[in-house]
Amino acid sequence: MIDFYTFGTFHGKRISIMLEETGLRYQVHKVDLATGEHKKADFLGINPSGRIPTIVDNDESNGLIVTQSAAILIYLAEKSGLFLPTERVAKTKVIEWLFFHATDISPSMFDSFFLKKRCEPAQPDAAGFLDQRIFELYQHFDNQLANNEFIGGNSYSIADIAIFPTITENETFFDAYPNIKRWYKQVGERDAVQLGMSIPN
Ligand SMILES: N[C@@H](CCC(=O)N[C@@H](CS)C(=O)NCC(=O)O)C(=O)O
Repeated sequence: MIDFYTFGTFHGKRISIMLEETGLRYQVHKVDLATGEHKKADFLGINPSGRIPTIVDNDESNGLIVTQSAAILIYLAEKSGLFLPTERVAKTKVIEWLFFHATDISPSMFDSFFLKKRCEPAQPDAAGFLDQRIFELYQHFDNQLANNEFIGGNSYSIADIAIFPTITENETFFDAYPNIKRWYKQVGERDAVQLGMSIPN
């Protein structure tokens, strides 16, 4: 059984989708970021960086704690044997696009959101710079999907699961990126994706 600590943000949702996709047994613990629960001793005892998502795999001795959503996805893929190819070349492509999520698209999206919506005073020039970068990343993503059914190749993988929740709020842009639009619809129709996106409710 896996204990899954989360809140309703895109970093948490990629793990709830993965848990639903794999069918692994898990229990959700909502960590309320709005009330600062993630900075309290109980949660810091599990993840000293005070961040969600965090899992504790009680099937491992002493309970294995894993943080960082990309690392959690790899861990759950290897535990379940699903959504990460074992063949070297195919696996490398999935990891490459998983890093596209972890080091390019998700940080740029979060930073742009912060500069526009949370920063006082707002920083429109810096946000505009990041938005330009996001459009370039979307174009790169769209080009990849022009030649591949899924982001890491021809099979649905943890790279798709990683990116899907990150870009939901940009759905209005997708008319400019027809391949992303096709992929987004296809991935969004999966039962596990719909369920995962609603956790925690
Ligand atoms: N790189 C981390 C990012 C995790 C992260 O930033 N989580 C946010 C919620 S989306 C959080 O817990 N923030 C609390 C804080 O920074 O105080 C991952 O992919 O898991």
